[in-house]
Amino acid sequence: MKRTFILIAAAALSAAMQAAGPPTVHEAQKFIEDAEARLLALSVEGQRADWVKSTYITDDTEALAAKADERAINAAVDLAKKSTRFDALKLPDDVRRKINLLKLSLTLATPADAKESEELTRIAESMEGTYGKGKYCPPGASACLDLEDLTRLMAASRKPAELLDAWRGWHAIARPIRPEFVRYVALANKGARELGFANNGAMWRAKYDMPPDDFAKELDRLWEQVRPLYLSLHAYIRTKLREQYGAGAVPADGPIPAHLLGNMWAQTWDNVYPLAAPRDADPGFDLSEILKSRKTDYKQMVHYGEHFFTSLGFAPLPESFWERSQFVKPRDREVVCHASAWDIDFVEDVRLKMCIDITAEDFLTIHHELGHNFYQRAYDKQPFLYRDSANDGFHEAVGDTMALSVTPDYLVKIGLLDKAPDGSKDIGLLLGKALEKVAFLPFGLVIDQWRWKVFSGEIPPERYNQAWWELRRKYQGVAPPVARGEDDFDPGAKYHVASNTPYMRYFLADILQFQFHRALARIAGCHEPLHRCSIYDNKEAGRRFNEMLEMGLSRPWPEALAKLTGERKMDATAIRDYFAPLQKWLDQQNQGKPVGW
Ligand code: X8Z
Ligand code: ZN
Repeated sequence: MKRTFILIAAAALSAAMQAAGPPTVHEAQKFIEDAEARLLALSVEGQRADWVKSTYITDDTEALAAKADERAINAAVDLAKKSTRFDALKLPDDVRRKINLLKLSLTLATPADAKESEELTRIAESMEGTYGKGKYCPPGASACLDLEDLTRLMAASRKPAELLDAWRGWHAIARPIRPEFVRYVALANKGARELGFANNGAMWRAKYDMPPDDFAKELDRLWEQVRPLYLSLHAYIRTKLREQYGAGAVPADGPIPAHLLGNMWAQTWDNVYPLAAPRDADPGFDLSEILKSRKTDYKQMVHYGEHFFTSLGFAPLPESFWERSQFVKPRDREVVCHASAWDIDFVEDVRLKMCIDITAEDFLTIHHELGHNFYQRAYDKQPFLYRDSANDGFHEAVGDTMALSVTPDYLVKIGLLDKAPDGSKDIGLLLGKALEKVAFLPFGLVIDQWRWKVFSGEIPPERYNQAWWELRRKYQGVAPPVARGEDDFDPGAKYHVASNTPYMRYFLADILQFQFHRALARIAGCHEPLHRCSIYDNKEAGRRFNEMLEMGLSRPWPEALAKLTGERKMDATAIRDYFAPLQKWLDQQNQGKPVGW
């Protein structure tokens, strides 16, 4: 979802704003009304510039997108500052909420200084562009490898030297980003401070309808809830990797080398499932193989995702979605392949931008992205400032919630599988899911633990990379496969760091999607263990889900959560419930083996 910047023009300031005399409620209402109308118009322009840049990276499209963003952010900042005129006024809740949101919806605030504001937006575009164009050209080889090639290699190869080469090759693309990143941190902080935040990280933490410090405590609480499950999974996988790669490559009780987990960032581990499959409980099918053997094309992949939503009662995607989306990587130009879902006109013109591979992973990513698009359509009747998710974790959780209903029984129903494995194979299925969802939890936490400290100055530039690996070791229990130095900039080899996209949303989504799934499964009348429930084709579940989605950002997120689940807190008991049978099994497997690092 590319809504990095809220676009507001200075012209949105109503004439009344400049009026002398004390502020009035009427004036505030008019101010917000004008701002929303103007905002909508300008947002569309910004989205279009960003879309063209992301699907055709050139110096020109980058410059144009930077300019559009700069104009927009400058105006937004200016408007947020001017809205302080109403600070002391008692306003209707709705108007007060919208005024607060003006300030909170920015992920990047430009400093007032014109030169600095231009520099910041140019740097932001340039860092994302460098990432998008990133390639590894092995010495002596005739062709260079892009991230899609390297992703396939990391998933499939079992040769440590080859994995290491790909890992190093990709991480090298981030070195040139480092000096730009240092400057970006300084300028983004300056902009955030001018808006009254302590730094850019504090600005990001302020969005959760609670004091920023309370939010940090909530994260600690959630992490403590799930940490035992992660530790068990980590210990089990470490043993399996040790069996595969040998005691010299994988320590018995230390961190796992980050290149052996089947993913460039070691963020999800499902690609090493074949090395870890339980002997008697392997479900015996491979969705990637099924999709490939049926010659499923990229459009059909997207249709599968759409069909899930329409089965719940959501309207099909508009024709323009199919005409304007990017599904495959173009051969003749540079693009940002990292998947995203767009809402160009904030009404009908939703799009998907992906470089689809015919794999189970992309099958699920399509559900993830369409979740954004269906959410966007669900809240499109809201006033402009409320056309967003209850909090950013909700936006990331919608499609993943649907993907949790992609059970073997569901695959049978849609004709992708002949026969669902019986219950004796559940541990294999759960292990596969845990390698995706449980493995991700500390990664979801760690990126912004690092960035928040970078923005606050606790991690200075001369310790960027060292601190990155300290945190990855602490939370994830992974280690760099080779010695790293401060010439390296390993965080920048991850899209969201290079593109100024906050990341805590994915940690929240990893917790929330299980909470949503648990509630929806109950609504759908499923009394089986949670991992066996699918809400496919259940209109009542769809109706209840939509009730939450259509609220958008109009109310604090605990109300949206309560609407669906009856719960007002984020709660990791749902993910623990889901994986309860696996936790038991893992503990048996880990008996007598070291746990932790
Ligand atoms: O960035 C994404 C989506 C786009 S919002 C593809 N995700 C995170 C990532 O790839 O790092 C989805 C899960 C985590
Ligand atoms: Zn997403």
